[in-house]
Amino acid sequence: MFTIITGAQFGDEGKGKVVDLMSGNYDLVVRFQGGDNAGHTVKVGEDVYKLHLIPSGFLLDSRVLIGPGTVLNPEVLIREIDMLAEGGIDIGPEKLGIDARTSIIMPYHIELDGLRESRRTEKIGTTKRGIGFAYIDKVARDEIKMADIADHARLLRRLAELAPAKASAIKELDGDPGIVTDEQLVAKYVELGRRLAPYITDVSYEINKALEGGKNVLAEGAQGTHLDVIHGTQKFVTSSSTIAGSACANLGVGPTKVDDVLGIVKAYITRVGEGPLPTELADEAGKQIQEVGKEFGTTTGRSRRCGWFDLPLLKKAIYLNGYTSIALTKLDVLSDLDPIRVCVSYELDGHVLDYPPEDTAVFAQCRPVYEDLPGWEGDLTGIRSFEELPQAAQSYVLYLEKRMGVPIEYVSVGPAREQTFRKE
Ligand code: 2SA
Ligand code: GDP
Ligand code: MG
Repeated sequence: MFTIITGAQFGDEGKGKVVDLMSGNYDLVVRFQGGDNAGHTVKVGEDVYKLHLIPSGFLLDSRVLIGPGTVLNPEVLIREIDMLAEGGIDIGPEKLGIDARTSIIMPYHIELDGLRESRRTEKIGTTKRGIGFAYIDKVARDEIKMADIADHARLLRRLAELAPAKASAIKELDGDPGIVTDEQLVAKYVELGRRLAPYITDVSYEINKALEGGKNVLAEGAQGTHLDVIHGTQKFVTSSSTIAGSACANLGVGPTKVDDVLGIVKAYITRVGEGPLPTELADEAGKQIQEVGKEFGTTTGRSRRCGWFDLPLLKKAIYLNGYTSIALTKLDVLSDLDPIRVCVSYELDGHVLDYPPEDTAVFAQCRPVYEDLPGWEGDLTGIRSFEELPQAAQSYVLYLEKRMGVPIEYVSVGPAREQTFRKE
């Protein structure tokens, strides 16, 4: 079985939590795009793991893989491996594989990301992890790959070839080009490459072999649908394709192999970074959602902007991903808000739109049209089944399911594994 999980909104829908929960049924759990801009939180008992690169299936028996369509900061990965080792979790080469063709995020990518962002008059609000610049080099065929840093001589040859162009790009943005050839940094990458060399694998081959042998594979998306580099709200997007089809292309698995596509949907919406968010709340309700939902970036600590559920954006996410089912997360966060509002369409220049307009500048002009639903009182975090939910909370879930037209398979009322239950 091959299942793809993606975020249906702007990221941070709780993908890490759901992947952890589901990984018990999967032999392989695989990251297919993005890098350490992602932040996934997994809570088990009192232990909270905040990871950026290691796929969220690391806690159970699955083997976890980092696919060739990702961009990898080797220092961050080693830090995560070491951190987990301190807690008694061994992430050795039997547990984790990294594709040989994975692009490496070099210090100059991080430098360029920061410099470029600081000079933009209209900012994107990137995580400054060098993601965009690493992807530029991938498509320009100027990347340094995982296999390059695992071979000292090859890394030096590649760096010698690339250094002049990288140094001049940094100089152009008034940065310090010394970072490109800094001997200590190069030595650090040689050491990182040496440590990661045993992890190198061919991810496409591993996945296809596993599927051929009747095993189960779970592809774990990072960020969210509307941050997709092709279909998102450009220019306020990340630099990779975040939608389900991207898993096939980036992992080298044919689309005929896909069995299920699970969309992770927050019971409201958040966005971190710049870009339009029609239902964004600047009032007490927004503050309450942010505080109760602890809506702060897992990677950067930035406040996430919060708003009411946006059905037109969700409709688009369903089209872009072809979801077969949905997990609805963070329902507990909406307790004690009355009414609970749902954006059912947009108003634009006297017209009603039930689908987001393609152009971001036009989308930014859209005003939400709401339907109000009754709220409920009290803490939902101890609830373990759909039937135990207050009537109004059940009605909210059923209302969303009907409007989305895709079955809600899971409902989540807290960050821990046991706080997720099947709806039916
Ligand atoms: P980048 O760094 O080039 O990918 O930034 C481009 C845009 O993509 C957004 N982005 C994200 N949005 C939500 N969550 C992300 N991961 C972290 C988290 C974010 C954090 O889990 O909380 O800690 O700030 C993520 N990564 C990238 C980013 O905000 C830009 O809008
Ligand atoms: P991801 O990027 O989609 O993996 O999501 P993040 O881990 O960045 O952000 C989701 C946050 O919400 C994490 O801190 C989770 O522990 C937390 N979380 C997940 N599901 C729930 C839920 O149902 N209720 C509450 N209150 N928190 C949740
Ligand atoms: Mg996140």
